[in-house]
Amino acid sequence: MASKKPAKKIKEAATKVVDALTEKIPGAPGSKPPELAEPTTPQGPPVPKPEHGTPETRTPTGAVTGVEPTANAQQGEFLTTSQGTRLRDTDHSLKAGPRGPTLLQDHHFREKMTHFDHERIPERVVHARGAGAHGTFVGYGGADGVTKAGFLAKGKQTPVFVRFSTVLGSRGSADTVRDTRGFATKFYTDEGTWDLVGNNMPVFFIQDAIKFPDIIHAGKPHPDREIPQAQSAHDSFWDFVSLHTEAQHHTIWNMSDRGIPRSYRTMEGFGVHTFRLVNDAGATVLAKFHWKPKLGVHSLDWEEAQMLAGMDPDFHRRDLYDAIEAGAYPEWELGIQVFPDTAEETFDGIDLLDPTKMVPEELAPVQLVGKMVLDRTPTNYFAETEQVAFHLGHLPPGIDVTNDPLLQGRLFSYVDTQLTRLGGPNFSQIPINRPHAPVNDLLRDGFHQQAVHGGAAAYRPNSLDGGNPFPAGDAENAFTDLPVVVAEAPKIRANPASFDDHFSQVRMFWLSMTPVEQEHIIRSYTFELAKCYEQTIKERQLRSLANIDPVLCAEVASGLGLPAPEPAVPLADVTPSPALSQLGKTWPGDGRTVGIVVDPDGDLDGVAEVRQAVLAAGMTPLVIAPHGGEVGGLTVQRTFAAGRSVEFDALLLAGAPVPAPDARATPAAAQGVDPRVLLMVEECWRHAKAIGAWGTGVSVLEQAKVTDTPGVVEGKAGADTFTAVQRLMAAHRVWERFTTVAR
Ligand code: HDE
Repeated sequence: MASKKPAKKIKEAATKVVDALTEKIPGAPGSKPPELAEPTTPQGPPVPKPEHGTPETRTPTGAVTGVEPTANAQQGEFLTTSQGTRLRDTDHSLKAGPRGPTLLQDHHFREKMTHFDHERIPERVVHARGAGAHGTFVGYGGADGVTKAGFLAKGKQTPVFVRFSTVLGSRGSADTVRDTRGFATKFYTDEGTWDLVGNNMPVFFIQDAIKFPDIIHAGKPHPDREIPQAQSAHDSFWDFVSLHTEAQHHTIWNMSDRGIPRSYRTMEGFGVHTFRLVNDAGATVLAKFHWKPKLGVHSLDWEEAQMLAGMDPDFHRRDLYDAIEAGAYPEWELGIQVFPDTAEETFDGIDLLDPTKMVPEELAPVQLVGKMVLDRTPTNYFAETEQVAFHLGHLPPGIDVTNDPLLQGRLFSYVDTQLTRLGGPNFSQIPINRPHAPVNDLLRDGFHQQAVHGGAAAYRPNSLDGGNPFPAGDAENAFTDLPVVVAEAPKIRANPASFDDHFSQVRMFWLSMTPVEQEHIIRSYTFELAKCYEQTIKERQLRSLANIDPVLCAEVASGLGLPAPEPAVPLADVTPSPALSQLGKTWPGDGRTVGIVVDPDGDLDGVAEVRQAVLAAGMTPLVIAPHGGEVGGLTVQRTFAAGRSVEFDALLLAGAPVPAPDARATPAAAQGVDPRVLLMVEECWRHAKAIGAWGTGVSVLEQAKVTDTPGVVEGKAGADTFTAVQRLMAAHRVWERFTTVAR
């Protein structure tokens, strides 16, 4: 009888496909695999990886050079000093005989060591931990009527560099901590650089920049033990936010799932402040900026985030780079909310100058004005991601600031901080910061000056240089400070009365959440406050929660074992904003990761097929097997010992592997399946991830006792199992699996 499945042929074909596709698994450090033996013949500098981008090779004053990006990197085949002199040896210092001592005259040793000793620059006071990427912004033309900024014109392409970050942690801290995320974009426009330095939350802790050192000192580790790192679950943070109640709105965002994004690619971005836009005719509007991710807004589960902090502290950074390398380019649309520029600077009763308030999208829709695609990773972290310097005062004609007191203070702080961090006033000449518009300033000299300025007259007015450079007028597209009328008022240290409402929008946020999201918020407040030592601080924060919502307050109080206080202010009568919830829609799964557990005695042909299907869906398959190397011609990416469920978004079981030799004896192992596979199923189930199995894999579901539960698929073969799992992944999680008490 002719076999329906010519197994050998299929296997051979599948192996070929797999071999070709294996190369697509992102993350290899170099552009080609290294040789086993130490290379002995010069081969020239390494070839860049295809996904690498570099800052454009402009001069320090913005002129095009036409020089290839590789000219920025090392040259030639032989080791040299920093002056280009070839070196014979860099492995031994110059000594008086083989047993020393080392000689002071060893200029190569001193150059190498001195440079090394000074490799670090001060990390950012806030947003120290970041990851960057290059890309392109394309305007849709939809903003033409409200701003003259040329980069928003239809079809206009502008290079961008984006840096995502956490706020509180040091440079080496974990990516997945509960925190706000920075979302800073440098647009290299033809009319001068625009920096949109935003966050993944639309409001901020404080209304006045003068409080910034206070909130940051409160959130940073305690000054004596310098713990805890990169988190708000400690006394000084809660001490501050419970006393300074204008921080409560931003705090509930941090306590929500927005505080633990699944990926930088699944975050919204917000400019936070209200800006003023001006069009060609000189008419102005007020506006808020938004970034809308193509993949939707998704978050981690809190336990997943905590596990990742240990298992892969670079999770977000890796995700960004792997997605770009795999061709799943992260995308956002830029949107604006537009408001009439009235003397009161309010919209629907919301004070547009108060950065602790947002304007719900239901009241002012977000109009999409362009798209950003990130398609290249930095070639060198330090040169690009570390040295990039953003500043709110980097504004092109068409975009201006408002009197938001937080924004006003930021206009001072960003340049000030670069002076220390980047060692002087010439940081805009560092390659990643170089404008793509011609620079013709009268700034001269200073540390690390790179430009060779000609001319005799670095001043105005002058006649020696023929009066150059001349001020530009409207006809030459000059940036014009808008002549906004400033009300006659006493010089005082005070806020407008409208800034005093600290709770109504916090309540609006709470009421906009689905029960599952409310449950997560309750759990995170309870977790964070339980980590505080001081009872009074917990009690004080409960008073704020009482002003937000009685259920929220009662649930957190019960978790803390404390009585729930009564509200001190009447509960605000607010309309929820459904746009704030993450649930209820479906999204593409580009760049998601699917774990495939392989049993050496299971359906290996099916695995080959499924791998191909996962890749075809724009996702990354991770083959997980008892041992490394290959299983039946399939390259293994993770062993049971090295893999863990938190690394992937969904799990496929292609068999029921027996305990591998390195498995610990556990009751689960006695059931005949490797206990680490059962643990993966258990964790994926708990974190509400889709799980699929076929063939003998189905018995693993039975042993894990998850058969016939939501989001668990039993397929006939690999391909149909993956199709069903992929459908579940579109909603991000199997939300029904989470229990909810808040109703
Ligand atoms: Fe920042 N902030 N900030 N900030 N901020 C910095 O600038 C500051 C604020 C934000 O990837 C610093 O170059 C003050 C709001 C991002 O390089 C510093 C105030 C928002 C980044 C600074 C704020 C942000 C920073 C540290 C209160 C969202 C990272 C290093 C008025 C809209 C940028 C640096 C990057 C970085 C000051 C408030 C976002 C110290 C004084 C509100 C994304 O200058």
